[in-house]
Amino acid sequence: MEDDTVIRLISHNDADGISAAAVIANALAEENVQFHATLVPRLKEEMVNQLRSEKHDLFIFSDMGSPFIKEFNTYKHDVIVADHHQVNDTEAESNVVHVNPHLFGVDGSKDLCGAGSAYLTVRDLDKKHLAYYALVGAFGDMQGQEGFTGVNKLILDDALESGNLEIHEGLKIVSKSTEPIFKSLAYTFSPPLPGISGDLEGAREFLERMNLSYGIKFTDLEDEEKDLLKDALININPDIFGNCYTVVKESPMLRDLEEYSYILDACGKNKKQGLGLSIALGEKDQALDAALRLQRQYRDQIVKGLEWVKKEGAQQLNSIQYLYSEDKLLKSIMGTIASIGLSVELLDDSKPVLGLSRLHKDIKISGRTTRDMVAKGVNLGKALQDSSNNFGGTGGGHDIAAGAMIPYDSKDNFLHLVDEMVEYQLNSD
Ligand SMILES: [Mn+2]
Repeated sequence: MEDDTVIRLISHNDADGISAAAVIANALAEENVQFHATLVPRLKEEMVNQLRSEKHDLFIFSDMGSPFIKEFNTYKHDVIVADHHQVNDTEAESNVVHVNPHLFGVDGSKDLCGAGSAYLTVRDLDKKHLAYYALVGAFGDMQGQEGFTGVNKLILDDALESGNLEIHEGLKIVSKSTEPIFKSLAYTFSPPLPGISGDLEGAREFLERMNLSYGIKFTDLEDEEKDLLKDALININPDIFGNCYTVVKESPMLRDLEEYSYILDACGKNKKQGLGLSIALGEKDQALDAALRLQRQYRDQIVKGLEWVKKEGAQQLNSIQYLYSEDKLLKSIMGTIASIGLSVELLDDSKPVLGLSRLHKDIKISGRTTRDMVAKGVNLGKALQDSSNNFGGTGGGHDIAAGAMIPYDSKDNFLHLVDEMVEYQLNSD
């Protein structure tokens, strides 16, 4: 490539999307290729058409883009799409490289994420040392929590082989060396600790019952205290003890891959996705301080949101339930509290949950369900796509987690249509 080449990189602004951008941006930087990156919440047709007139030799779309293959086919440029969301029937023309697990019969909600697809596009450039970013993305999309499977497992092998990543058994609680232990426990959502996750008071009482001082950090506990805590936590959820994935060369707050994904998530959710990407490109000091502040703020919001769910509960329809509030703070975290609410058993996990946030004349919907419900036939991606299209909105995603945007006026009719569709999915096996 010529020296003045600038590659255009467009990625999603969530933890997976930022990780995907990080894989590609790090790879390009190592090859001394310049890039211009933009991280967006959604890829809209408008943007796809605008980009067409930008002067770049190569466009890379990561963790997004699969629905727009038809448009990219008509670009004059070369395009790489590294996505893992559901695909349509359009085949890529010769100017487009389309990497998506669904094209190869691989489960894009479980076995490969956007950052993983992005990693596969650079892997052959001798980039196994970047494989761990793909696993950060997988954690961001809730794919690694129960162990890595499918292509994710192959990427894990690459990361181990590169020497960057280590696995050891331990307690999977967050911020062991940065927060007092009651906060470490309350901010641990995955695996969920019912009665403790999201509940600062519950976490404090749990520790007091064992005569452990809740104000010190986990890393400052005596060994016997750690064992006592470990046994008590395993009683609540055996998954709390298991494989921890660490990148030793990273700064302490980024060393654990899952926690790394939470930091990127906090950046994205607070519209500071650029900060997230610069951290992943190696910025330290002030950038890390800023991210830590965002993370604290974000955790605080989630705890408040879960308190609200605990108090108000979800609105019930026959086959689904939903959360709706016009409160500014709650609106911004509906999707997150919907999924945590399910996992910590604040919400009935036998019904998919939709988190609704009002944005002016539209409503943004984040839908979440469980693997059990997917096994029973639920496909939220399909239900949200078909029902939102019915009201002039857009939607889609994975069977287990999906999103949509609909006009505010159609809220009630939309909810009833999703309810009917999910009921149909459950009965049509
Ligand atoms: Mn993703």
